[in-house]
Amino acid sequence: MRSVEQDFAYQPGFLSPVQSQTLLKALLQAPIWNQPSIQVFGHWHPIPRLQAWMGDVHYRYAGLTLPPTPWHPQVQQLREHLSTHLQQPFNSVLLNLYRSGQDKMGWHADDEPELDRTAAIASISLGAMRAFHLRHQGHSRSHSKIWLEDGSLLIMRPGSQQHWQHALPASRRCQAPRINLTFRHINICPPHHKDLP
Ligand SMILES: O=C(O)CCC(=O)C(=O)O
Ligand SMILES: [Mn+2]
Repeated sequence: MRSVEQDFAYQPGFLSPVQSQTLLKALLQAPIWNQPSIQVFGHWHPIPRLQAWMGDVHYRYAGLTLPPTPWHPQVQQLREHLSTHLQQPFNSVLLNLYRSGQDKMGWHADDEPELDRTAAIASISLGAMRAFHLRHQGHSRSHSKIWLEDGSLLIMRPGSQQHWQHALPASRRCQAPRINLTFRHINICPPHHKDLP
């Protein structure tokens, strides 16, 4: 069985406290946030957090189509920093704003066919520390968590989404906001799986 360490690498302090606070403030004030509804078992629900998207390409996710959208200048700078650090290109980023500990994200894997499986997903956290839970796809008893601190980078390596699901549960103790940015590489001309013979 895969270990967490094989598929995930955690780097605290990837951004300095000043860098992360500056970016958190800028993004909290930016007019980028939406609260779309997604379909879960046939019913539509507003997502329990706010979301934004920036990317060079379309992305289909949980029944939503996110169109190409201009990059916020500070997020663009971070994309360049990450591309240099990880030696791989990123053409999109999904941002989540957890306004308080009540906002959350349920169990899922970022395994849409559009996502380039040979690329890592780079996850940057700003603001309140929250627990990122992991469970192995085939072994639900294997469960771990990583505390994602302000300014940290979590690298989800190629293959991680095929082996693990992740979630960010609500936290009663946490009142402060948190923003997470997941930089992704999406295939430009995805073969649509429904079109395959
Ligand atoms: O907020 C987080 O740390 C996780 C976000 C996430 O899983 C996602 O955007 O797909
Ligand atoms: Mn995810």
